[in-house]
Amino acid sequence: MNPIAANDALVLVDVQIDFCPGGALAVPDGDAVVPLCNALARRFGTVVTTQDFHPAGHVSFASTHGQEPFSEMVVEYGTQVLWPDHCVAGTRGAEFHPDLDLNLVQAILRKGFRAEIDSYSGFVEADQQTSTGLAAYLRERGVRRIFVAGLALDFCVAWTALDARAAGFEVVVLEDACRAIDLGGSVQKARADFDTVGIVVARTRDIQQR
Ligand code: VGL
Ligand code: ZN
Repeated sequence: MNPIAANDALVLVDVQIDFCPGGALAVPDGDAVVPLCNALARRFGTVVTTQDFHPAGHVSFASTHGQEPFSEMVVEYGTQVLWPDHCVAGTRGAEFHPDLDLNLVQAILRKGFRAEIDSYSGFVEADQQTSTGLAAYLRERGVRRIFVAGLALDFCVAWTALDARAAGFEVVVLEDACRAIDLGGSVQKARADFDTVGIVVARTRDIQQR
């Protein structure tokens, strides 16, 4: 892998209180990524982060439909996993982990803020049509390769990485700086999808500085 250069970006995904132990949709060991994300952020010229940010009554919440969390439901744009209420705008759970150094982050991209459309991806919402504008932002800054880390490997990290690849970027997922939810084989599926489209899976110690 080429060392980190000026046209590389780091995209940190959803390192938020609700995805960490004690949170509403806790990813096992999720807070372990925080020091790795901070260390990574110091090494990149372009650093952005996504923030899962839902209104109360969001389409992805099981409670909205009177269903059980972690069940599935067909909605307008396809099959949606129904989650516990999480990352509700204006609540503490939607905030970033307090130890994540936001001073190192240049742009915060909120997603999933439309009541009727979820967005695991930082690039394209779950209807597969609505762009968040992130690809254009990164392209405008000359970015060619994107390193992805954060939560959760098998959902928002995976969809963000896959859409980055679909948008024409080279993509590296830093697996030791991610943690997974692991629901019905989702980790295996994500890794197979990475392989299919040529996303590189690496560890933080494998990346060199130019
Ligand atoms: C996520 C489920 C629902 C994630 C966000 O950040 O991986 N997962 N919303
Ligand atoms: Zn969400």
